[in-house]
Amino acid sequence: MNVYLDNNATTIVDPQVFAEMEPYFVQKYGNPNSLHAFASDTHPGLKTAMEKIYAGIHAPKEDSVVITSCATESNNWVLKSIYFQYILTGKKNHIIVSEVEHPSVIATAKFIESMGCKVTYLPINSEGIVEAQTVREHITDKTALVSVMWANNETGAIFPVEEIGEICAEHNVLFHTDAVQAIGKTPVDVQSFNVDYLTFSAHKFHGPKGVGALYIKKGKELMPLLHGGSQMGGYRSGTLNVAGIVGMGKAMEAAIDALDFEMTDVREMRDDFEDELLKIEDTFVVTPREKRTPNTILISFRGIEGESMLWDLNRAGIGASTGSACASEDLEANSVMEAIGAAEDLAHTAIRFSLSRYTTQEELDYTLKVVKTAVVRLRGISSSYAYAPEGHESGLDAHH
Ligand code: C6P
Repeated sequence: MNVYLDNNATTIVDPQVFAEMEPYFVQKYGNPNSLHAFASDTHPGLKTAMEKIYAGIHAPKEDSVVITSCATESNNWVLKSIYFQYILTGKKNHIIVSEVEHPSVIATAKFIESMGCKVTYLPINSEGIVEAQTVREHITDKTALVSVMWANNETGAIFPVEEIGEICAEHNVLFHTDAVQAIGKTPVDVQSFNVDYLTFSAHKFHGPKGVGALYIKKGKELMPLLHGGSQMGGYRSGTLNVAGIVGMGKAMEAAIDALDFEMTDVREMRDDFEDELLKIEDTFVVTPREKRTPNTILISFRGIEGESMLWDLNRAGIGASTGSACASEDLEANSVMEAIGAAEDLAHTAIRFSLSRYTTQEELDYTLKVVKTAVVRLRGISSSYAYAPEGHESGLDAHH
């Protein structure tokens, strides 16, 4: 049996999405900016897709949604543009990010820090959450931007973006949120709270890879990301990825249709699976489940290296991860576990299971069996588990 439980890394393309995209490769392949019927054939599909994308996040027409190639690009764009517009010009000198942002935010923050911008990396609490109050404490009159993700990709922890947005508005500071792990898992309405920029990526909600987006509120314009032929309202020149945009539109519509299912049925399956995993001795989950996206579990099995567990799972046809996919080759401790202050041995034991609306009960039952067998095998050969004294300090305020 093959079981895919790495949906926070990427998702299967919904077959309806794939079907909608196909004609744009082989029939309606015109460049939308050309002046003939091959071009105009693409316009209705593009218009419908953009309407679905706007509707999915409740963006009003006067705001912009710019299609990019991925969330990494959208995140880079926001921080680098703020650097050019506010820091380099001397208007402001500081930005705030959380220390558990995706590397596309952290590495960009480090880059602009190396160019002279002050950067505050906000800590998370013992539940893996950035508290709104800590944002307030670090804002100065020189802060240009706060960038805090909506939901963490490793733990699924949902951050208090409404409160953070309010604090930013009070202090006249721009607010960006990386909503990559929020779309399709929790309602996203850019009009229901203060947010200036919001990032998302189609392949995280059963759309194609290579298509991301950035929402920009009217009046909070950024510098163009790519200068050239003025596509995407001059923000991002380059021939439009027509099939990709059509795919993102359909994927957004399907994700909104499936949102209730995700928040009830997927959540229930996740919770039952987690209950069973936590029956295994010496297991820890950091963020309480009601404060998490409905599909994610980051669980530690004391004494078992995450990579060893992944290997056993992989041999049984199961795909999971030790944290974010882009950090999984470096064999370092899980970054969120480290940020929480987990003991060094425990920070290496995290496994992330992320479900989707395609996950079945049968797949989870099978995975549970494989995990139980792997735990017995790996603890049997684990020196750290054999010698860990009773009541060994985990450094975690864990929920188990
Ligand atoms: N996280 C994970 O395994 P791209 O691939 O550029 O569209 O998305 C980047 C990205 C940005 N923000 C968040 C919160 C993300 O989770 C991701 C992708 C994957 O967790 C791959 S590292």
